[in-house]
Amino acid sequence: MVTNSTSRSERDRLYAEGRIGEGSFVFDERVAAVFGDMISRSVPGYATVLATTGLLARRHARPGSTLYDLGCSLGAASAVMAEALEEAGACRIVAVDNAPAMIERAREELAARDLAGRVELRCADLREVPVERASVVVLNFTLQFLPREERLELLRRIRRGMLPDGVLILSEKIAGATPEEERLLVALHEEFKRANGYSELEIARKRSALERVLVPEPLEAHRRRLAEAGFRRVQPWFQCFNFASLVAHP
Ligand code: GEK
Repeated sequence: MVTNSTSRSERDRLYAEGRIGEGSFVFDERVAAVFGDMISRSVPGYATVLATTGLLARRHARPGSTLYDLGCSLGAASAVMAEALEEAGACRIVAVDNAPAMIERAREELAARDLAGRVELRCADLREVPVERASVVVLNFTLQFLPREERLELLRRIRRGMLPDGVLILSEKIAGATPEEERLLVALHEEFKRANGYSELEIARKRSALERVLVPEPLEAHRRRLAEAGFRRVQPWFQCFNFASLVAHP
């Protein structure tokens, strides 16, 4: 149903082999090695979110500004942004992840795409990275891993570091607004994973591994929080099942 977004990734068999236990998902070498395959078979619309990140980067990047990819994993969004920008070198692209295994693999992915010199990779906690003169900030499927009580402060800090015509791209796994909605979204997502070759056992094991590690919230909670953080215009532009993406302007 979907193709692998990164040709260098191995096939994700972590849950088939029972290598990750309950509530214990971590971004280590085993996950990094299969991540390209895992994300494209697990996140509906991932390719669309990436391609649109490139379009938005082209629209909002300004010479002398910085584009941030926070929670960059293998650097897919940074690579797309670097390729989308017409004047190479006019802006900085800073990609941050606190998992050393991800940063190591991101370095290889960027080199394979001839983009090593275009993206500054930083192995750091994104909560400690200053955001300055930002024209584009990408938080693709990352906010969901931060403790809920820290999300507002991070968004406030990002907003303060953005240029007036900049854009924040926030993509997240979301929860349904009601129990019925949640049931339908989860059922459709599980169908999607089955169609992409995941077994019942793999689906169940992954659900359990992500328990309390990935905490999704309803779309409305994101909209409210972005407004509270000072973003003046917030617009959801994509949703497929329980995955959504919003753009927010300071
Ligand atoms: C993509 N954006 O391909 N500081 C830095 N990195 C963090 C932190 C933190 N506090 N917490 C989690 N991460 C990517 C996909 S994956 C989404 C993002 C997923 C990192 C973590 O190490 C991982 O690489 C990434 O955020 C989340 O579009 O696995 O569902």
